[in-house]
Amino acid sequence: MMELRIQLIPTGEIILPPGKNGENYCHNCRVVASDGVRAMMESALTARDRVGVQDFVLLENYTSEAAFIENLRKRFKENLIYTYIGSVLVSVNPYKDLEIYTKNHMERYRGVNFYEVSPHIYAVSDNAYRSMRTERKDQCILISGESGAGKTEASKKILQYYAVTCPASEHVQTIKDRLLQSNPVLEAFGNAKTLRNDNSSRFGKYMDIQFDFKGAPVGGHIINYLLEKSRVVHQNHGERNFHIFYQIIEGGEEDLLRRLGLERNSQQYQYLVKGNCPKVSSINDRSDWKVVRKALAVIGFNDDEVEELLNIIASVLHLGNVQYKEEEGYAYITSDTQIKYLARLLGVNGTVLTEALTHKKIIAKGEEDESHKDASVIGLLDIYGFEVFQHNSFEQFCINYCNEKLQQLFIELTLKSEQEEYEAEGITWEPVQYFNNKIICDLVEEKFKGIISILDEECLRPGDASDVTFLQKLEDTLGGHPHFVTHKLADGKTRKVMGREEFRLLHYAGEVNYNVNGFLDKNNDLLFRNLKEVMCMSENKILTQCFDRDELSDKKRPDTAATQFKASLAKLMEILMSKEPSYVRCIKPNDSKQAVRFDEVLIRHQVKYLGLMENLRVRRAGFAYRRRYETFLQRYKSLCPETWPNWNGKLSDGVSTLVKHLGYKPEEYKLGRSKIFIRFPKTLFATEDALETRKHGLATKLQAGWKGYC
Ligand code: AOV
Ligand code: MG
Repeated sequence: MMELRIQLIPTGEIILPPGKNGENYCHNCRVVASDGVRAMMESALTARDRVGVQDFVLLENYTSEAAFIENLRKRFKENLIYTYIGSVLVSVNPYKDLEIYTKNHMERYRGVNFYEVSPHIYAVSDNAYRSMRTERKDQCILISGESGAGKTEASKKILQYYAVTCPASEHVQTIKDRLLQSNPVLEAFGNAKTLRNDNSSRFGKYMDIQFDFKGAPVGGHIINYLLEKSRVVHQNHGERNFHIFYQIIEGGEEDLLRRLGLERNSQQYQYLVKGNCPKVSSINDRSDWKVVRKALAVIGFNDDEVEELLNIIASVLHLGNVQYKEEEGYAYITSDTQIKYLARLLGVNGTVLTEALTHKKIIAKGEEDESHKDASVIGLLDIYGFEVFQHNSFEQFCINYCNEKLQQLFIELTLKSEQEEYEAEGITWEPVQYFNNKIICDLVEEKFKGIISILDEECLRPGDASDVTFLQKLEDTLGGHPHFVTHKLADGKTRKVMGREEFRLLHYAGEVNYNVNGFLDKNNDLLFRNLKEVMCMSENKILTQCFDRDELSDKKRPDTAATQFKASLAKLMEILMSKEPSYVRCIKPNDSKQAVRFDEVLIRHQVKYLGLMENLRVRRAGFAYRRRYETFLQRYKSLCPETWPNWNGKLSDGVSTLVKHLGYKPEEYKLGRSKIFIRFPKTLFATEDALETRKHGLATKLQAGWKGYC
């Protein structure tokens, strides 16, 4: 049956005539909707859907930032949170539940062309899915925006869409359940309440969803990036530790808490009191616990494994309550109550553990990765967004660096490469100016003179290296860099508004002052060797997987945290570059997590730094579609007697003959060296329609039989 499909239309799409009950596509094969559906969809766009313009490309005054913001505002007011810039989706966080994520909505977007329905995250999801299937090219969906802008919610909506709309079977159902249920677990262990977001991701996540040749999800693979570990022991005022701790304490059954030696009061635990924020009104820890407990089972943890996992979580809380005293330069533990719990929960010897906690040796860690057979893939990237607090440390430095890299990728793939392609194809083009943040990426990651290199140098240098000497080195090496500032002024005077322990980076998204306190320790990320030895001896299987005995004999000093992060980001960029990207650019409407409030200043700032105006200008001046000559000719050659069934001349002449026959006006297209560029979507739609009409006869013949093979 697959051969039949491929034979019919080379791109793998089947266009069917309108079926009964207005059902115009096969739910299993997800073939493209035809005229009937298109008309239906267009009529389904209500006047409300059409508030402002659905695609900024249609803005009359498209160079005006004010017009851009006004369009966003108009639509936001009507709860129309999605708008396109060509194929880029701009999304404004509504901070309230909207009735736009129902199964009916999913159905509406299934197998339908991007521009025929109102903008939606489902359209982006469906488009990536269809491109993966028809063009056989791996896809990735890149979601960016600052902390609280709606990235994680968007990634969940995409997953839900695939879980509901992709073809299913019994086995596939398990995969779908696992994909979906991985979320509450990852969030429990990796998300926390911050001042910016009650459910802030404190780790980056890249998820591959693998699909078989039928388009059914057959597996998934998640890579996590640099968890903000320091949150376990310290939280800023108004923030919390990771959700899981509160969930167990609030929701854990009585006998579970007894086994773990925990009390139902989070404020008993030193690691949970630092932020003075035990409860969050938008979070129900008790019911979340139930969801997480169930999800752990669905994703494949058996009861013993869950028990071992929870033992580790509880042991962290006990560890935080261990009290030490110092006598004659030695550390002692004042009471052995916690040690008893710890020894039992971790499955280690209490005396050895006490020794390890009070004496010092060194060693560190290693990490992940695998890659996967020949399935088609849609990758989903949801990272921690750009953030700036009153006090910013090593964690914010890494998070913001990660956002710089993602912005750089956006520039490379949308602004830079688009313009370079026109140039390479010999298309006349007035270049659009944009701010390239490569200069900031280099400032952070450049070999020898980037901030990470300087930090590593101080971490590895024996003797008097400290956070302060690190800052001095930064000043010596980077003073005068246009994106780096400290309290020292060039004339030797002091900049009063900056602390002496701070450096400021002028990021693409704004200025951030970083306090260097703790940078060296966090970057070293060292774990005393004897503590590691104790963990290797644990009877807890999860712990022994985390602490590899073989690593103990490895004398090589592990890479620092920042260097590992830099390397994993470089690897991530490679993964993303190898795929066809779709973009979701999330915008935060206000800083108070309020529905309705449209803070124009804040929004304008985001529109600016996300480069949306430049994106629009490139898009508007450019061409909506481009196809290689051979692809274009192959697909549409049947529409012209001179190119059908085969064109034997030069490909560009064939395309030229074909489009002239189709009546393309000169301003609608340009012929490059190897591709045709089409300016407006409507031109291509008209050609698609012509193709559908032609195929209609053929499809009618097939209609009787098609249900049999789907
Ligand atoms: P983030 O992922 O971008 O921030 P989230 O996706 O966690 O932000 O969104 C923050 C909060 O905004 C959510 O908990 C919801 O309350 C609300 N929200 C976001 N999108 C929607 C939506 N489409 N509909 C309704 N409410 C929404 V961070 O992880 O901090 O960078 O690190
Ligand atoms: Mg998030």
